[in-house]
Amino acid sequence: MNQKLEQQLEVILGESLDKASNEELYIALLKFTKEKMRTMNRNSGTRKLYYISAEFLIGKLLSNNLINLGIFDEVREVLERHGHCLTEIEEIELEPSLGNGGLGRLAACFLDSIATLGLNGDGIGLNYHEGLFLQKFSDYKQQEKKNPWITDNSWLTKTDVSFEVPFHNFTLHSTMYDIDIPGYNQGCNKLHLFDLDTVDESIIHNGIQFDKKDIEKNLTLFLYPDDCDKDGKLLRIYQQYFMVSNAAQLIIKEAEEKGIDLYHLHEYVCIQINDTHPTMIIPELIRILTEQKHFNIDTAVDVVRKTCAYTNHTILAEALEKWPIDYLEKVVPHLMPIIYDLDRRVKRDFHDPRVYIIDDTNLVHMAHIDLHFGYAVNGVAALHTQILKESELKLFYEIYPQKFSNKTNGITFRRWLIHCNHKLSEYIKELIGAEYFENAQELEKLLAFEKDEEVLKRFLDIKQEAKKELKRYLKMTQNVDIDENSVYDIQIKRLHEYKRQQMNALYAVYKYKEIKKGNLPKRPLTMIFGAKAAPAYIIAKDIIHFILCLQQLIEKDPEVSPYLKIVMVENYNVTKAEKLIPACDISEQISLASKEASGTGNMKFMLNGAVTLGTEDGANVEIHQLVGEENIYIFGEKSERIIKLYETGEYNATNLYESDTLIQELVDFIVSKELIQIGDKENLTRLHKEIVEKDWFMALLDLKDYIQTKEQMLEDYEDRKSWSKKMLMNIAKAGFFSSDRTITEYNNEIWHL
Ligand code: 26V
Repeated sequence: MNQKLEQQLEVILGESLDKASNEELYIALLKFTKEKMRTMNRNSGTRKLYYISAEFLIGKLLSNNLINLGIFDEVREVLERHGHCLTEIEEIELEPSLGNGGLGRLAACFLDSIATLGLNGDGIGLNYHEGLFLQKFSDYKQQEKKNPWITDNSWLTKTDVSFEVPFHNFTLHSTMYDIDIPGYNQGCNKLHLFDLDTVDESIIHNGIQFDKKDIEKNLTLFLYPDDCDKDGKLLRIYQQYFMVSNAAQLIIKEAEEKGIDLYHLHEYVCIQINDTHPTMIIPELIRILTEQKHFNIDTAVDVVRKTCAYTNHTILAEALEKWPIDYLEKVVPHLMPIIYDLDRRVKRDFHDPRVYIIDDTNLVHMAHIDLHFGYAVNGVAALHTQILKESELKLFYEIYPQKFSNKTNGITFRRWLIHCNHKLSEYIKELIGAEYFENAQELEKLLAFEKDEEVLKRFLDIKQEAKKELKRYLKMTQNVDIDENSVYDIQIKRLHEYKRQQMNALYAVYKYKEIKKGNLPKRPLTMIFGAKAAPAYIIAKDIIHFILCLQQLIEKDPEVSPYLKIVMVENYNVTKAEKLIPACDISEQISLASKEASGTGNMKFMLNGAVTLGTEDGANVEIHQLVGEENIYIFGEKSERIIKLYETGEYNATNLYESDTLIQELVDFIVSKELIQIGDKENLTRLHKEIVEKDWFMALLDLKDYIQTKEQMLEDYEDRKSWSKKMLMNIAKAGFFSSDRTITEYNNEIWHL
């Protein structure tokens, strides 16, 4: 077999394996793997799922595909025999940044599980040429650059599928690209990414600026182009309609090719609408069925309603899309008669303006279309679904209780354990066998080793190796030195005030001041952050500035730097997550209770033996229940109290700040002489003012409890044996968070494939 693999690679290379460069080997492996996937059995079945999403944060694909195809070890061995290293070859691959955060990474994990479970389901999205953006730091600030990832040799395969997408006064011709999604040990599905041949990267200047009006050239340049102004909002509508019009046409084309009677579409097709970005698929399908397939509108509405299901991923008001009618009229006037019709139906049946599609300020509430004209709606963690039912979507829950369900998020263990932490996954296999690869609940068998000193010691050793590996990686990529004997405390996620990176940074100030006072910690602490801020989100960027200034201050202070280090990882992405997560000791999940719908990083950390420091929010609640009090550090106010505080408006940051000297001292450090000398007074002052006068996400409310809990955690860390037991408990209980479990639930309760 090895012989054969060697020969096959050499045929593709046209030279001997020994002589090939890493670039040549990467391209050869790409071609080899693509060919293998092309000839694989596709998952099939009478019913098919289409998972439509604005984001698919798939990460690099080489290793993952090799793992799923069952040839990872073999390929690695062959390469090693010829003096090559797969990890180094993988560095050549560019990571597509087709996502922003959890929503996009979830979609990628789901594709892996859907394929692995043998389910017939494809993803549909857009082929953004520059992805989100590439983050650079300069002058302690985030700079946005373009992030090209499409090269002559990529995982994309151009197809001859193309559709005409009608807009107000022009029509665009799409091109469909496919990426194969192999399941683990079986089956294969596809991710379809739509694009325009006319898109032109050369219109981008000054970082990520471009003419927002030149739709033919800009449509698929960036994910989430800045929508602060009208042209930006219009561009987002153009993108969304382009995505769903292509999706609708593809779905109908495939149905007709299979000879499906469109009056029975819902028996053969289900469409999962990932957040509200793809919502226009509902009116678009109704439009096509009535205008082109001679349906009467009642029947079209009925069929579409039985076909579409919606997932809600946030309760943050600013993220729940509402488009002005006149914007929609301008971009997709042909869709408006349908949207007006849907709105009329709602107003005919219900008399509460809060459930209308079009409100009295002429905003179209996209989620309301999904809620009325889809057959299912789900939240992404138990607490989140409960909040949807009891407050955010209460009125809808009263109308349609049967539509609501919870589907707690999950992650694929193929990428987030087997691939990113091979040593740990192999050791677990030694202990409990390989069944857990297919059935994650088997991890509970680790509980039998709870008191086994040798096992506990090995867990610590494996963590230590991962910490050394991260040290090496950070040195290579960012030229920073970290101490592998320090505690690694990691917060990696989008930058948002509700996630409270600012609270973590205030902890760093606390620690800095303690060290200055001579209260030296038993062991050094390395605080690692990774986060991109939306380019127009001013305060988020100020928080990054604050963290980068602190990083510099501490670095340059010989009294403090031996004990405390801050590292902000540049351009945090999936590839970096794969290096950071295995090495983590403390997993920071500190969002304001009620605000983080689920979180999925929390699950990845737990699976890799980190201990969570978190609030009772999102899936942390379920992690807490699973691992028990002993094995997690929970702090902060609970969601009921927070929801009340918002209702009554009684939270007052200024009072907290003025009445507590410690809080005041820490917050005032943001505008201290030391920091302003390093950074920018305007940014730091604005952040200080925001926290003192507003603090919308209540960082000051939980700050002291947070500090205390983290201190306790650091103390407990010193009992290495008992810490290792906590690690073991977290790994053993992580099985519930396999996306195979989540997808099985979607399938049993929503998709019925
Ligand atoms: C997006 C944006 C984009 C522009 C700036 C403001 C803003 C605020 C929030 C969002 C969130 C969009 C939805 C989303 O990504 N939700 C995440 O979905 C994950 C998968 O279900 C979940 O684990 C995260 O808790 C949730 O935040």
